[in-house]
Amino acid sequence: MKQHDVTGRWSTAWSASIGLLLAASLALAGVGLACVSTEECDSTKDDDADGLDNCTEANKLGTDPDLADTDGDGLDDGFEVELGTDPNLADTDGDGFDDGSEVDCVSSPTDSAEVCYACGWEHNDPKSLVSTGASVGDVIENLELVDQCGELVDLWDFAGKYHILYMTAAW
Ligand SMILES: [Ca+2]
Ligand SMILES: [Ca+2]
Ligand SMILES: [Ca+2]
Ligand SMILES: [Ca+2]
Repeated sequence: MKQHDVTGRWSTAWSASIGLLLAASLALAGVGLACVSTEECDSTKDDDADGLDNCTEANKLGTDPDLADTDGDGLDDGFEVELGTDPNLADTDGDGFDDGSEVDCVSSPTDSAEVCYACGWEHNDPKSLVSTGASVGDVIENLELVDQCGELVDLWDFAGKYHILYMTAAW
């Protein structure tokens, strides 16, 4: 019975010590954060000239106020916010092509189903086309073709452009 009492007192003492340590750690963390905020949070300055003020970058977005392209994908943080991509993630849609590469090859950086064509073709917005039938003068349904790079391409991506198509069909 006496042994049990001693163990109980030790447990209480340890709990109290851990509680004090936690409180001290949190207080220090709070002081640290306050310092960073005071230095970085200035809504009148845009030190890296990326279109986002220092305060928004440091406290809201978590981007680097001293680096225009925080995630190194070739697009400035401000442009990424406008575009709807994540300025802290180089490949927003996780399709293996970073956001800058997708913008360069005219592919959607927020749609993982759309990636850069190997031949460098630009993607078109399929919503701009509506099939009206299969007679002369009509717009036909989208067709998938294999290009010279051996990749499937959507025919609708070539709407409004001149290309020589060589097509064969077998039944
Ligand atoms: Ca900035
Ligand atoms: Ca970027
Ligand atoms: Ca991507
Ligand atoms: Ca994509």
